[in-house]
Amino acid sequence: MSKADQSDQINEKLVRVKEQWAKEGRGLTGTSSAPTQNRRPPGQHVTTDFPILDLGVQPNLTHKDWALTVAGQVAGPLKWDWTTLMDQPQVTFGNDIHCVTTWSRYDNTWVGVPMRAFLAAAKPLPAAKYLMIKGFDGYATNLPLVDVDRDDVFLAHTWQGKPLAREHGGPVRLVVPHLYFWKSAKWIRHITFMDRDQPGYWEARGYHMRGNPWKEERYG
Ligand SMILES: Nc1nc2c(c(=O)[nH]1)N[C@H]1C(S)=C(S)[C@@H](COP(=O)(O)O)O[C@H]1N2
Ligand SMILES: [Mo]
Repeated sequence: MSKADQSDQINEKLVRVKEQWAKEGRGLTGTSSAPTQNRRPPGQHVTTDFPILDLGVQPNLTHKDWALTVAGQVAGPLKWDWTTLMDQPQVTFGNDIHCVTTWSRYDNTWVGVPMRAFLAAAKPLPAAKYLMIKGFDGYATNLPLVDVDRDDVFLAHTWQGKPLAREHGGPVRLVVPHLYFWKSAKWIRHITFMDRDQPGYWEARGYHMRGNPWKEERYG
């Protein structure tokens, strides 16, 4: 066998391997068109498990126990129970989670209801500029309305094809993927629409009022 013949064989092998990778979608995340070199915010490291962080209280809620209510600068009272939630458009979301404690978890697949559907039902008044989100555990976190009125923010009830586990905020949690994960309230219960910003649980304890991971808005 000549040298030229050998190199032909090697090349063919490489091509076959790459063909197989393409078939398998190796290296594809299937979630985002964001440039991969900018995927990891500064100071974050990637983990493959899903850490549990809360105040040590994990409400045990059935679908029947769960409902989301509103108050403050909105058109009127509103109550979404599980049935109402299920009647909404169900959307699959793919995103990365960035926790202020420096872990990031890539490629989460969720099913939920876009927050824009909820906002359309709640009808915030022009004075509404900030939200206080409260959980069934007594937790609270504040968010600018503009950070919730986005098509990538949603009420999640399913994670990786399974009902969202109690320890991760099931049956329903908020997911705000573009901010640190402490803004994504688990066991979401109530939203107060406010005309001015107020600190939530961690924000009153030194965490940032907005929490943009790309700007490392961790504290202050
Ligand atoms: N209701 C409620 N939501 C919460 C919390 C909490 O204590 N209570 N902790 C926040 C924090 S600090 C983080 S990092 C994430 C953790 O979510 P996980 O436990 O699903 O990873 O939930 C956020 N949402
Ligand atoms: Mo956190």
